[in-house]
Amino acid sequence: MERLLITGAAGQLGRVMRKKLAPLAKTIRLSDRAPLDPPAENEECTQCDLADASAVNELVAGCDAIVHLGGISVERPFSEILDANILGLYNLYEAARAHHQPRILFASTNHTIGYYPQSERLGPDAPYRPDGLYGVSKCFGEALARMYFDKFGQETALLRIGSCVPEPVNYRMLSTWLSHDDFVSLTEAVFRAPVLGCPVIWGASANDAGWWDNSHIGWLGWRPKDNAEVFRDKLAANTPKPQPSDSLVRYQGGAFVDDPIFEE
Ligand code: NAI
Ligand code: 15L
Repeated sequence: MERLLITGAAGQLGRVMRKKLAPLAKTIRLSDRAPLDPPAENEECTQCDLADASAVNELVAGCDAIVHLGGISVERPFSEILDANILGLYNLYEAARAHHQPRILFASTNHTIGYYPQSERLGPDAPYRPDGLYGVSKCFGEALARMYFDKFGQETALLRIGSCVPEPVNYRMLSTWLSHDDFVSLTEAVFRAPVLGCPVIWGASANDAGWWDNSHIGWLGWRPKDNAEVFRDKLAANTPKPQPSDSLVRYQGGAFVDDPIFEE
């Protein structure tokens, strides 16, 4: 690829992927509303808010792929979610439509289905059960992406990330963990595929305790290599076992179901 745009590049995942995705393109364009570290030789940095339509339009110009990590990533007051995850998504897709429809990997979340009990195994067609306004905003993002695919042919990977962190830090993450390396191999597969469409992809490693069925995307050739199980003993040694009534071990969205609707 000539130029890959990574939004949310100052965030937890963006800071890691800035380096790990560098081999995918000659130039990596990085963006966030927060300050970014100075650009390396192969990088371009643009500080802008996703709610600013003309800034997003300029940001997307000249890019042939987008990893969209930018946005509110936890439960927050609705006005913040509205700007970043609703208006921001619309601005991104309109910019993509204006600039040759670069393929998009959209960082959606397991919180689109967070109210399912952990006893259920889910495929890509399970009805939404978001566990908060954050989850609802990602349902909107998925629906928006799907509409731009049906109407205009815009391709997007709807990546419902579980927990993309260095290692699982609670019992739930033994099921939801997505290793950084598996995120990278998935991103490569998404941009390598001759035809992508607009599939839902569960963003989890090959966890023995996993809940989500990715058999519908066998054609993508993504084979996650990591397995959260290797951390179980370490976790058990350092973490008290939650009570069965604890949301952390009841719901797929874990403690997010306990979040209130935050006041403005
Ligand atoms: P993060 O909160 O650390 O990073 C998000 C970045 O987006 C931040 O640097 C923030 O400044 C930026 N941002 C927020 N609002 C913005 C706006 N209006 N305009 C421009 N930039 C804005 O989140 P993290 O963990 O890096 O996650 C990245 C993406 O992946 C998020 O979209 C999140 O919803 C999604 N995700 C992440 C998971 C994880 O385990 N890390 C799990 C599921 C989804
Ligand atoms: C998410 O959507 C959040 O962005 C991230 O911070 C994690 O909490 C993750 O889900 C999770 O469910 O573990």
